[in-house]
Amino acid sequence: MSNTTTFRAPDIHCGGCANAIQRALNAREGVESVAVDVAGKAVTVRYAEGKVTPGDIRAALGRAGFPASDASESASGGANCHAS
Ligand SMILES: [Cu+2]
Repeated sequence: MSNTTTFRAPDIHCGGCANAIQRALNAREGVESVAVDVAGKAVTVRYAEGKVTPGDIRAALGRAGFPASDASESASGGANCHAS
């Protein structure tokens, strides 16, 4: 069964950031699809319930350089771009 969670990641600035997030999350087992909204600074992830949790996904985002919260929270993070 699949679940979908949207995370807010204020450090998303451009398509390069989106690509970095796609790479980081698609590498995780259980992640089925990743949609990055650059303008909205949001990441919507569909994942297999039982294989990965929203906390795992949030941790993966943080390791990729994009501290995130789920949509009901606010996140703070440094303003740095990862488009290199
Ligand atoms: Cu960027």
